Parts: sequence; C-alpha cells; structure tokens
Amino acid sequence: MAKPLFEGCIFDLDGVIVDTAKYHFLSWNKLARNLGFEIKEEDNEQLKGISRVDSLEIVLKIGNYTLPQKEKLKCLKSKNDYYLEYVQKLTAKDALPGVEEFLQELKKESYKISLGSASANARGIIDKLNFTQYFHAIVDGTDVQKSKPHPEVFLRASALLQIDPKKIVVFEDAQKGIKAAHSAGCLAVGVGDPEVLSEADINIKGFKGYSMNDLIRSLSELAAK
Ligand code: B16
Ligand code: MG
Repeated sequence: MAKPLFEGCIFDLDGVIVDTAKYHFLSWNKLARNLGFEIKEEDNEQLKGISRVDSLEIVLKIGNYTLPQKEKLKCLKSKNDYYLEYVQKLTAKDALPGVEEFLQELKKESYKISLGSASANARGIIDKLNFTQYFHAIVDGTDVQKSKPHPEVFLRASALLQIDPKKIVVFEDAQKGIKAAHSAGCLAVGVGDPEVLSEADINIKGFKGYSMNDLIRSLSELAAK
C-alpha cells in the first residue's frame, strides 16, 4: 500500500481559523496611540505569529519609544484587555469561511489535528468557536518559551500527535509561522496573500471551497517534483 502523503495537520489560530489578526492590530494600535504614536497596517506583518512580549518590543521600536520593565508589564496588560474586549463577542459564526468544513473532512478521514498558536488566549477562542472537538492536541502561547520563527510550537504539537513532523502539514498566515514550520521539518501551507507567503510549499487564499482532495493533489504534485 502507498504511504500516506501526510498523517496530521497543525493549524495556526489567528488569521487561519479566525480573523483575530485584525483585533491584535487594533489593540496594539490603541496602545501605541496612548503612548503618542501610530502603527501602520504594513507594520502588522511583523507582529503576526509572535508572542505578546516580543510584539511589544517591536511596537515600541516602531514608535522609537523606551519604557522601564514595570511600565512594559502595564502595557502588556492593557493590550490584552483591549484584545479580550474585541474577542469576547466571538461566536461559532466567526470562524473563517470553509475552515470548519475542512476540519470536519480531516476528522472524518481520521487525520490527527493540533492547534499551534502563539496566543495565550487560544484555548478560550477555540472554545468560543466550538472548535475544541476537532483537536487531538492544543499547543498555545502558554505552552512554549520561544516565538515563531522558532519551531518549538510545531515540534511540541507533532510530539503530542505522535507524528513525524515530515508527515505533518502546517497551515499558517504569517511569514514567521511558515519559517517555524519549515524549521520543524513540516510542510507549510500559506493561508493568505501568496506574495507575502512566498516561502510556503503550497498557497491558498483561504479555506472557502478548499477540500482535502485539493490538499492531497498539491502534496502529490510536490512529491513528484
Ligand atoms: P496573545 P497565532 C499570535 O497567534 C498572533 O498572530 C500574534 O499577533 C499575537 O501577538 C500572538 O498570537 C500572541 O497572542 O497576546 O493572545 O497571547 O497567529 O500564532 O495563532
Ligand atoms: Mg496567525
């Protein structure tokens, strides 16, 4: 029997399962404005996929702003409070189009599924979407020490799924996430703008109309190269 092209999938959360990337951006911008500067949409790419603490350093750098440690802790709390205010209203209807159908297909075919997110709020958001049922493992920002592009989050998720990372497909919306997936030895599907995510093995705009057969077809083409 032919070996399966993949045995499991790891999904990033923000920007892949739900459009919370925009809420992270709005919350950072609110914080930046309090400090007297603005962050721009184009700065947002740098903030995707990395931890809250690392994001604050980048935001402060953009504003050319320095703060003592105690003030940084206050900023981290404020940003998270803003963010929680945005996400508290999330419901099952807020999942990005097609992603639930895709998860259902994987589950039906008995593929293993993990979450691999940098967010410390990931478990709460997955619960709000009623998606916990799809995951065999969840690795989030509370489980890892190192931010993407470090592969820790994906290595941990692969270990929990008990699958060789080479047999895992990671779905990511961030450049740093694609790098992290590759460093872990996984295949990476870039979800979003193919020009921004040009390092991905496969690119999709989103999950609307995307099926497991489409993934298998792309993986076969890659394997034949
Ligand atoms: P939190 P992901 C990441 O989630 C976001 O992309 C990133 O913008 C955010 O700063 C990070 O989570 C930490 O989130 O402040 O909720 O702990 O894309 O890896 O699912
Ligand atoms: Mg993301």
